[in-house]
Amino acid sequence: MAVSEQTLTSKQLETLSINTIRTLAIDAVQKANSGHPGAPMALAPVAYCLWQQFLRFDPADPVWPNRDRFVLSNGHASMLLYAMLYLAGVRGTNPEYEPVSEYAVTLDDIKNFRQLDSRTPGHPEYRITAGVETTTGPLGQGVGTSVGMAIASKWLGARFNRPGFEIFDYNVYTFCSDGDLMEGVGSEAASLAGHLKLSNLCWIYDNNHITLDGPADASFTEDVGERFRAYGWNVTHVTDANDLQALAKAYNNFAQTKDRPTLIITDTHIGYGAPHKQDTNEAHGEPLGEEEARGAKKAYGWPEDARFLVPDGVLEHFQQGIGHRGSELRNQWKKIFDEYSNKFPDLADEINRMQHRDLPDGWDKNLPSFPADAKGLATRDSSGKVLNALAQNVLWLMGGSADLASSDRTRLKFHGAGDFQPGSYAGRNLHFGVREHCMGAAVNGLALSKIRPYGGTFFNFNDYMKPAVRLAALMEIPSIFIYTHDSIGLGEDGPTHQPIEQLAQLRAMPEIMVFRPADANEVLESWKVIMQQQRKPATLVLTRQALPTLDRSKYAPASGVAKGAYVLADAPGGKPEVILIGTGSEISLCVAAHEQLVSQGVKARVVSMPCWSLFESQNQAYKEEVLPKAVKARVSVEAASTLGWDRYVGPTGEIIGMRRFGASAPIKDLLKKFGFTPENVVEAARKTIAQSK
Ligand SMILES: Cc1ncc(C[n+]2csc(CCOP(=O)(O)OP(=O)(O)O)c2C)c(N)n1
Ligand SMILES: [Mg+2]
Repeated sequence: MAVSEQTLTSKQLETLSINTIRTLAIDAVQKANSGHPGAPMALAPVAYCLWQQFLRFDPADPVWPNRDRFVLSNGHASMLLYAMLYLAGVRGTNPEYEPVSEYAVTLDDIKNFRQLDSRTPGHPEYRITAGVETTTGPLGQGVGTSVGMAIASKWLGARFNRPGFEIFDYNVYTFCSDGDLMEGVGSEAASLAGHLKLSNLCWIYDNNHITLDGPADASFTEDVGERFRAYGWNVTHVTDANDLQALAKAYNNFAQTKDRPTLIITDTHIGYGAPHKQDTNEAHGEPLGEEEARGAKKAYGWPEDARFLVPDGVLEHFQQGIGHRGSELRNQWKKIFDEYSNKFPDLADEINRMQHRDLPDGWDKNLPSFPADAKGLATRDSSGKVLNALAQNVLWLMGGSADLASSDRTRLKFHGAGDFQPGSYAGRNLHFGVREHCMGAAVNGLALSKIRPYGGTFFNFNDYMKPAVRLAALMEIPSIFIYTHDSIGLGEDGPTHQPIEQLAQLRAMPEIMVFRPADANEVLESWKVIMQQQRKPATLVLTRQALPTLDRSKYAPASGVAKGAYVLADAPGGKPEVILIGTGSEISLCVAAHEQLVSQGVKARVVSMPCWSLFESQNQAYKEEVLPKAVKARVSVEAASTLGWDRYVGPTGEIIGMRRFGASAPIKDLLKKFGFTPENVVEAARKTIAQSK
């Protein structure tokens, strides 16, 4: 529909385009009767200027590896992103994340904002909508993730660029709100980005002085600019978000700043243009209402009755802007990449495999083997060995720890692994510092950039990063979280450090694999399963204390890990009267109890169950083979919360677990106090046999 019969000047087209973004947000939120119209209205020119003039993004290929990333950390402003994706004509992707000819977001999708199965969910979701670089909504996650993306760009550039071949040099632009900068993870992320001098990272802060409960100064009065300067950022200020020239100047200032990340503080008025509710809390977090929507449209010179109006010329204007510019940039890149592929076929092959999350040939060569050993080693130690072997085969496997690398054995020690620091961006050891939450988010940013990342800390401190782990699961990206010191078995550090409920919590989470291997060979097998995941994050839950390496000529091979649970030691004839089920460090207990029971003539079976969800995904026949329904005498043994084990032991079973917090003491005293002894397992076995008769 034409707004005007006359040919529009480019200035008028700009205004028209910006107001199209705004009114689409107003109408979508109004129709859905929920959502946040205010931030999209205010940020429309800020996004418009960035996408039209600066963002190196080709709408025809939303997965072009060297595209600039746009992250909407204030995910509640999702309609801003959906409007941009629609107006820019961004194409969709298929389930393999390859571009297709259909659009990522259509006008109908916008009319379906927040509806079941729509491509326009309430908050932007990676995996659902092409062009959404990461799932945002929990404030602070987007800014944290964007640091991982910026690290990835620097690392990819250092690893793959050659003179004359700038294959990776993308920038990361992140819109963020007061909430993002109030959240702790936002501060962790800013501190880390400042330390790392990530000059390719630009955060655009929507300084609107308001949050959901009202004026931001009820809780947020610090000088944000000064704070970021202290972090080592370049800080610039745009005092009027409607001033496109000032915005362009700020983006140029970012482009020219080569030694630090940039924060652009943009002063805005939420719900800009909504005449009555402007600057009040009422335009906030809810639809404008019919009357206010009309008022806003009137103020924009918009037909008041129009809904979802995209005036003639607007789509073309975006095509001529980001569409044209993006296509040229990608074509240039493609030409260079073709040449690069001829000149450096191995490097190009690596890049191509990474993009598809494929492993290199020989990814599992030279892995360590672990002979039977009664003294054995801690699973954190076997994991460190396996990780170091894998990382020499998979050159894009990289990560680090939240200041516990020497404890969680995540350090890559081989020659050339290096440290990722300013000036040495090819290093593969990341130092996240004591910033677990940011580590989780940054690991996700690396995974979204097709690096295979891991982050390590003590298991108990999963609590400090759980929101990021949850997003990895929701996004279905293969982040790896390595957790050591996995139980009271860590000893003297006591209950502040001894996880109890963390396993139950992670097992309750959809789409994530939780491994608690029982010995070095189960560690090896867990790593093999994890490495082959393209869509699932995984956690490895490992011990501080040494565990015997089981004699696999006597017990079943550890390859059973791939099925989540397997019969490790059986009763004579394979017809058990009692089943002992355990994970991790408690398996050696079960094995000791098994020996005693067998010697006493009790037909016992030991089932090692390192990964519940993998076991659940097996067919019924296999499950029945491992845990025959007819055998009702069962004992579970795990030094963690008992929650959930009733599923496997049933009403006549016995659960040996933790029903309280741990204590500070040497490990042997703790194991005795809390019943983690072979004798206690034997006793429980006898009890359940009696109960089940
Ligand atoms: C971690 C987290 N806590 C709370 C919320 C709920 N929430 C959504 S928006 C918002 C605050 C809005 O204020 P601001 O961040 O300044 O964004 P603006 O409304 O100004 O766009 C809150 C608390 C959330 N999304 N994430
Ligand atoms: Mg705000």
